[in-house]
Amino acid sequence: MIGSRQKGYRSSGSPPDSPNLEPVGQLLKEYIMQVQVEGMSCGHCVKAVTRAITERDAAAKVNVDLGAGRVDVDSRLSPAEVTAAIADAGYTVKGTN
Ligand SMILES: [Cu+2]
Repeated sequence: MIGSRQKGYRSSGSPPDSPNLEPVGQLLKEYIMQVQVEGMSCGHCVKAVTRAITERDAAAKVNVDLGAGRVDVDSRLSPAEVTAAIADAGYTVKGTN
């Protein structure tokens, strides 16, 4: 009979999917940026800056070029979040692009 199907889940079987799942589109959103950073001088600095970013996004890809004073970041963090992470680690962000 028409209209007999009802919305909602049945009393038996598994519970409905979690309504809190993130849309796939958000998972794919990434920022690729280059950050000019002042004050990095050795491997310790490389680790400190890398950790500051990966603490906020464990999946971030971070590449530090000490000679150029540049950090390449590929992550879902916004430029403002990356800048804040590097500043929190004790370094000065000169600019981003
Ligand atoms: Cu250092």
